[in-house]
Amino acid sequence: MNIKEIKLHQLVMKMRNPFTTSFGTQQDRYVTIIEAVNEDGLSGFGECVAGEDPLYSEEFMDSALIAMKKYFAPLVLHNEISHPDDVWELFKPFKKNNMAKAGIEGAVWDLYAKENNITLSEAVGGKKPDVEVGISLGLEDTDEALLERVKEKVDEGYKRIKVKIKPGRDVEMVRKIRDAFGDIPLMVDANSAYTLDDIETLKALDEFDLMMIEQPLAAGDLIDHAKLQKEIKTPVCLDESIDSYESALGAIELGSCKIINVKVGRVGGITQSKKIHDLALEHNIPLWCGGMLEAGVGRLHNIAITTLSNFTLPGDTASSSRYWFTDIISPEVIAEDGVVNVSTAPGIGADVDFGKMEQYLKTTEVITK
Ligand code: OSB
Ligand code: MG
Repeated sequence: MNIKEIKLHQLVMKMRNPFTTSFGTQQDRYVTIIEAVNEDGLSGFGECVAGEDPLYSEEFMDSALIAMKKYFAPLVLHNEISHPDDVWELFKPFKKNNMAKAGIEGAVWDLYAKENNITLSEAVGGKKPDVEVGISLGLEDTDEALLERVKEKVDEGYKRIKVKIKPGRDVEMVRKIRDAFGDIPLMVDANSAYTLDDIETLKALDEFDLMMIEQPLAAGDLIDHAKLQKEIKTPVCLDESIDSYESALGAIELGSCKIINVKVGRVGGITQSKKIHDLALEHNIPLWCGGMLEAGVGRLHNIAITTLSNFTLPGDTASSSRYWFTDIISPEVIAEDGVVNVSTAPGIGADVDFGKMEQYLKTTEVITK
């Protein structure tokens, strides 16, 4: 591959609805779209999923931008890359900054697939023609408002409903959902809002036959999650604690979880996601693909990785329209009855629509050789 320039398109996208988790409310999504251009003028696209502030993880958009500009973009411009798997090796001396790494690496993957006239799904080794998706619902001011949202999404056919919880908004809220909707595929995500001191509350959730409880304890923790998993029936799923192949291996060895949510950005890119995929498959740990409120580019990357065989549970990759009035890709991602068809067009499978992007675009920085 011969990448001659990297463009960083910085966008601010207003979400259709504010999204509230145990760590805060988000209305404006800051997005960086990374465009890697080769010597023939062909472009590959990636998306950096770092949030505006370091609340979900230590990375945030400003830190990721600096990391991409100062380290990761120059590395792909000045080194020979024969396959996108090489990129992780180039980045390896630089610790963490996984979302910045993944943004640049993602653009290289898309470009590689396009240069070879194959889909990104084929490039990563995925086989599924379509993927099942669920939806992640934020906290609402009242349980009644949440119940309305759940109804809407059940009616739209999503394959699984995830609701955010936090201390004080957990057992009784989940009880109301079960009472109203019966046996729907339901799970909860705490975004690390609890400690082992809350064990009685976490045990009380066992009564509801949840598919899983996602990241109940501290981000990065494996030890306490292992203790918790021994005390509760509900499968623990880790999100924030799995930031590398090594942490996935640790979690599996310690019994910290029974399920892993893979986020491409959190683990440093597609190459690392594939490695975690193969490890989990070997250990019978089912996977699903999480989301970071991505715009279309990141959403299509998520769909591509979900086509790998051990992504057996519905992911958080809902329709573009669940997040945005207008997404930045054409065609947009559409889930019908909770199923998204994987595009057969090369690379991510849709065009980045610069016309649609215009309304969100703040600046574009170009990094050349
Ligand atoms: O914990 O999975 C999470 C959004 C932002 C940051 C963290 C998380 C989420 C979601 C929404 O749950 C996933 C999505 O719909 O993109
Ligand atoms: Mg989560």
